[in-house]
Amino acid sequence: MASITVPILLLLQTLTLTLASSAHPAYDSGAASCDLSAAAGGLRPDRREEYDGGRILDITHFYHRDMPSWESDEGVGQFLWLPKSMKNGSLANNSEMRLPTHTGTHVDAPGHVFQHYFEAGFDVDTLDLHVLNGPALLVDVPRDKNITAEVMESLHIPRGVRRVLFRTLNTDRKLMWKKEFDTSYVGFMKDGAQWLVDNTDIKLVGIDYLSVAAFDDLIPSHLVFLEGRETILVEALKLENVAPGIYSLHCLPLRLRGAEGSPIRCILIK
Ligand SMILES: *C1O[C@H](CO)[C@@H](O)[C@H](O)[C@H]1NC(C)=O
Ligand SMILES: *[C@@H]1O[C@H](CO)[C@@H](O)[C@H](O)[C@H]1NC(C)=O
Ligand SMILES: *[C@@H]1O[C@H](CO)[C@@H](O)[C@H](O)[C@H]1NC(C)=O
Repeated sequence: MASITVPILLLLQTLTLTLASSAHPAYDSGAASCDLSAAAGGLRPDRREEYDGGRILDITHFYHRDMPSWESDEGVGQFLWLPKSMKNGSLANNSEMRLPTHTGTHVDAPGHVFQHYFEAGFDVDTLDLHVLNGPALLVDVPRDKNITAEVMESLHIPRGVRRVLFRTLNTDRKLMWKKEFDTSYVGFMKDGAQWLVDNTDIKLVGIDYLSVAAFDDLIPSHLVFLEGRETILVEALKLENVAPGIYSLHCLPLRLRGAEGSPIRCILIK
């Protein structure tokens, strides 16, 4: 879930006041893809969703200005600038970025919805890398419902499964590729979250839109998941073109001390 609390900005390098005057050439056109090939005289990078013949699958969305942003119709907008550029006489290009931490594929820490956890320092740097890395099950959930207790029960996820990526109607609807935020996305209802916590060994919950919790149960579902400080929520995963089944999941958030959310890179290995 993005920006319920004041967004904490992710700052790489020093964010100076020169930002406005230095648009980023990769995004000048406003296009979702960053095609610099024309400027680079035909040199074209190989952009991939899979590596090693499909053994390694990237399930992270690349950042672009038209990604949906929480409760906004405008998308993420400009988040990269180039204050130092070779075109302008610098010895190297040096970009700067500025993003709400719950943008694109990201992780939530307990401090996101519990003030006492936030104050006590349960930030993304405290998340367990063992939970974030290991065998994971990708499952398809029924397309006509949000994730309720009844749906959870019907999935028959065996005990011992610790990481589950839930693929929903959100993937079919390509919601992460739509600039306008859509409140009708599928997510966990409070009773579904409670059922998972009470009846499974799942400690990592992944989903394919900006929040694991359905909009109607936004805070209640987050509270259920994060209260025990054992469950890690990974949101806005790119789960299209991946077969259901067991994979080795690898997710690494940034070490943003003090932040209750972070961009995260997640891959699956067959
Ligand atoms: C870096 O500088 C080169 C040379 O001026 C320019 O062609 C290129 O667009 C710049 N790279 C980026 C990512 O802006
Ligand atoms: C180069 O500097 C000019 C003048 O300050 C500015 O308008 C332009 O946006 C800069 N270009 C880049 C790529 O930073
Ligand atoms: C899921 O819940 C949202 C409200 O949070 C609702 O708009 C949507 O229609 C529901 N989706 C399904 C498939 O029932």
